[in-house]
Amino acid sequence: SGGDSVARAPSSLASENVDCGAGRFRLSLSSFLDIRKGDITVWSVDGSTDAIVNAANERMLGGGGVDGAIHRAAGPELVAACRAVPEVRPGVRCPTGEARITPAFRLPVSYVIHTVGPIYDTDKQPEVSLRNAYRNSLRLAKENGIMYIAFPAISCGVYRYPYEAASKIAISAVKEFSDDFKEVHFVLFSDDTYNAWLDTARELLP
Ligand code: AR6
Repeated sequence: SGGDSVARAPSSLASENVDCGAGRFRLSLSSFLDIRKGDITVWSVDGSTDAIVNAANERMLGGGGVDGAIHRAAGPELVAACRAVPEVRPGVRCPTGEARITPAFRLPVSYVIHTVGPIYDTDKQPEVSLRNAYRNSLRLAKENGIMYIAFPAISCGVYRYPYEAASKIAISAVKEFSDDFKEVHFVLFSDDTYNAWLDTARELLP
């Protein structure tokens, strides 16, 4: 997002503030974790370097779920930018647990960070892979000067990761980066993921 550099309160978010503040938790003296329901494709923070994270697959050329929604909203430039990401082996641009960054084109944020979570039933170490997906996304965001970042529930759709276990990995990974961002948001599409994330945040961020 371009414009001035004054960080605004979450009321400046384009997404609906369904939760009215109940989903806000302190990470450090100067940073917050925010859990809300909504559509991540309309999330942004005015006047700051911001990014949304995409739950992609290893090919990185789009798909269903949040990946499909992000590509539709970003426009065809996004798949072209993804195609330009070098393959590490045939058909694989982003191995499971890694992350890649592209511009966001018609989305209201500065960047899209694409990560690939584990397919829960076939990954040999799904906990390790999911933690790596969150950590590598946060590391890449930090390297690119991103101050505000929003995640969906990676692997909790088509890849069938259990919500409660996923929420513990997601929030504990974010805690490791407590000093590195102004705000980390989870923008969750379903009641089930939203409730799991809220319960876990109350447990891990009292
Ligand atoms: N905003 C926020 N969250 C969303 C949105 C949205 N607009 N749409 C769906 N979700 P999934 P995965 C939630 O299946 O399990 C794709 O085909 C959804 O309710 O999108 O990591 C990729 O190309 C769920 O809680 O991602 C891969 O092939 C969460 O996003 C594969 O699916 C993740 O569900 C990745 O599977």
